Amino acid sequence: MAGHRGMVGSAIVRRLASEGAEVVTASRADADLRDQAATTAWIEKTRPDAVFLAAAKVGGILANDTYPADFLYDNLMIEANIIHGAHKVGVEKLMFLGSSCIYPKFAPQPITEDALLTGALEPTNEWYAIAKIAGIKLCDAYRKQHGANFISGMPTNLYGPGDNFDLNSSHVMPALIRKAHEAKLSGAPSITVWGTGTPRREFLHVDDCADACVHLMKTHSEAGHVNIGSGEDITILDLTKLVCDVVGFKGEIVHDLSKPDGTPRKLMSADKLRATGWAPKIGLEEGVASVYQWFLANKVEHVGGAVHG
Ligand code: GFB
Repeated sequence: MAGHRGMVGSAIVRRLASEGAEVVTASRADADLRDQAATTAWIEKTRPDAVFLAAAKVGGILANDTYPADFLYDNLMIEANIIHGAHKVGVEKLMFLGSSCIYPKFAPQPITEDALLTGALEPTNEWYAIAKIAGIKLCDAYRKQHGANFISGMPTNLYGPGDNFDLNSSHVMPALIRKAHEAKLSGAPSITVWGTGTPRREFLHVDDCADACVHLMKTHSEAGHVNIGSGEDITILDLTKLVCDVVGFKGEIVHDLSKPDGTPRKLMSADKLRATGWAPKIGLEEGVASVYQWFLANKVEHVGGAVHG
């Protein structure tokens, strides 16, 4: 497991607990995954049968837009080192995790897997997207040239326990939960959301994502990638209203139009994944309510956007 401290990696570790599998993880102290020698040494030492590649530098729209070099370099290095190292050591199976931002900004909706590389990317996150596209192609290249059983899953916008709640670097869901909660506590008349509120996003609870990853690791062995999503999307304004309802904040919603909207819509087709016999279990309202409970129980102040090693 690469990336076990991150939201996705820790969800996969939780999910694997019920499988009776021995899970080995790399902490930052074991290996900086951007360092090829250290990463190869870690894979040689632990010799895993299978690898979930969930380690990545991740962040919301502003972090992506502000730190393009970090998002491109760190993610290229992490995935190249792990995929090449897994091949060298003879790892039987590897699953690489990407993101729905790999698709063109104006891809037809819902976005099917074959829309990859058919148009220009969304500028706020093209650096991260290019790195994630390279990860898919690395898996396919090692399959084609060496017969490696390396697969790729592209999760939609994820949310869940262990998310990053730092308002500058987080994704929209944890930001809204925190803003609504703090506004409720302080009695503020309004909360501010970035952009127009009209972009549509698809959300999936990270425990559903982890379940889909384990399912694909067991059942799927093909080149190309598989979308991992809920198949439903919602406008940012409606999401804000839902979060305010869950949190119990009754004030106004104000828009900060100096912040970017990003891509107008990125609803992925769920057909390929559904055809393998998998479906999500956690509805959006139920998921948001459970994450709010987690937020309250953990009083999170952690600053994210770091490399999860
Ligand atoms: O979740 P988010 O940062 O990422 O933003 P993306 C989604 C939408 O929510 C954008 C709006 O239209 C934001 O402008 N939004 C409203 C906010 N209020 C807020 C707020 O307080 N914080 C944040 N962060 N957004 C990222 C990519 O894109 O999604 C990554 O940059 C990756 O590469 C990830 O793919 C899943 O969906 O726009």
